[in-house]
Amino acid sequence: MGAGPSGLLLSHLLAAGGVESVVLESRSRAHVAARVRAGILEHSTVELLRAAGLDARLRAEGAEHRGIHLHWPGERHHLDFVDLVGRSVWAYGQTELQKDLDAATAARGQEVHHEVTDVALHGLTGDRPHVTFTDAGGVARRLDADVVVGCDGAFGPGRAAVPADLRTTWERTYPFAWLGIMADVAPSTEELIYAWHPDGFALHSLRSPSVSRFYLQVPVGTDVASWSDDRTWDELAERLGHGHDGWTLTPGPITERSVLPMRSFVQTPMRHGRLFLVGDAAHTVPPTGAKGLNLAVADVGLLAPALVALLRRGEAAQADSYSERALRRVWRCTHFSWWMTSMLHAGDDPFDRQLQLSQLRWVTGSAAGAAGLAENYAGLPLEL
Ligand code: FAS
Ligand code: PHB
Repeated sequence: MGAGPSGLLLSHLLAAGGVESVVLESRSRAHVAARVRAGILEHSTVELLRAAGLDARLRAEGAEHRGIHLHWPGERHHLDFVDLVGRSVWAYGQTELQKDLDAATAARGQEVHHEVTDVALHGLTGDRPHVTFTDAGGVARRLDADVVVGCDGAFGPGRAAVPADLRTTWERTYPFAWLGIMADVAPSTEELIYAWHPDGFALHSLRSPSVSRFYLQVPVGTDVASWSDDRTWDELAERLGHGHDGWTLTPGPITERSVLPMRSFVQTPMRHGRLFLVGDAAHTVPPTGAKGLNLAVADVGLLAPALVALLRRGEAAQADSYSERALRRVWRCTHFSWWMTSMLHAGDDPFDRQLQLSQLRWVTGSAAGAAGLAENYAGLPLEL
């Protein structure tokens, strides 16, 4: 269930392992393709895409980054991940990855049903689960399967299919949101700038040599309409350090604005009988650590070989340990995303602000501190 990045990548890897699948998606292909989300692929994600033969356009059109900049008023420091942990990251929008996955799905003749409704899961604790749904033509359908995988994100039926008395959830909501901005303007920086500022966090990311992506910390419930172009660019310039050491921020036409909630969420276990959960169906992280998409890919990287072993060779060990192994990385990335979010988002408490600035000085001034951030941001192995 789900034709987002985890659903399409999983069906691709299963097909490569000789396992047939059917993908069900509640939205149209165009809607899924147009959703603006993640922008950074970590090392293990890029390696998995390379092994799957899905990295051609990424390497041709993406941008390999050695690291990031951390900025706060009067200070800017570059963390070089390649020097620190021997790993780089790639700037490549999730919309581009979705296009690549869509193309591979079509080329393979993969069965995908878009715009389905009334998806319901049955018999998950037996040997022959099945899924019922209404297809785009309004016809009631039934799919009998060996396993059902919830790649259906934070709002799909997958996570709720685990009985309440068998599931545990952890959740933290943050007292701020992100205003996401896409602009048709060349990036003013080669690599991402994460900025702490007393007015709030700002991030300068990018999508291509002519398209930039920005985020601003805003109050929960912010109305996008309250952010004019001028106010947006003034605030980005202030928080990102326009004028610092001669650096300037170049404004341009804003083409997309959206307010993103900030939340940490984990549901365990990531398996219930013949149901397996992947990606945002099981966990959500605040995007400060650029982990959401990468964590979904890591789940797929663990589950695909487990299902091939189970369904092609009758070997259940990897499937039986999937949830426990995936959750090790989920909690590591959940912690890192919380840690980056807590370090970079100024609140009103002066004591907290001093702690944040001290942490920023340590992370940029200590090789050990810098390596810790670099390892989590760029270099976590697929399995911890
Ligand atoms: P997805 O949510 O991408 O895909 C799930 C799919 O299941 C969707 O297409 C949905 O339509 C479908 N579905 C839902 N219910 C269904 C049903 N009943 N039947 C069939 N299909 C159903 N991550 C970052 O790293 N950086 C970012 O900047 C960032 N920004 C984000 C902004 C937003 C607004 C959101 C929501 C997420 C953002 N993320 C970001 C995280 C995001 O990239 C996710 O981690 C990533 O999309 C996870 O992929 P999937 O697990 O495939 O889930
Ligand atoms: C993005 O480019 O959308 C992006 C990059 C890094 C983040 C979050 C979002 O931490």
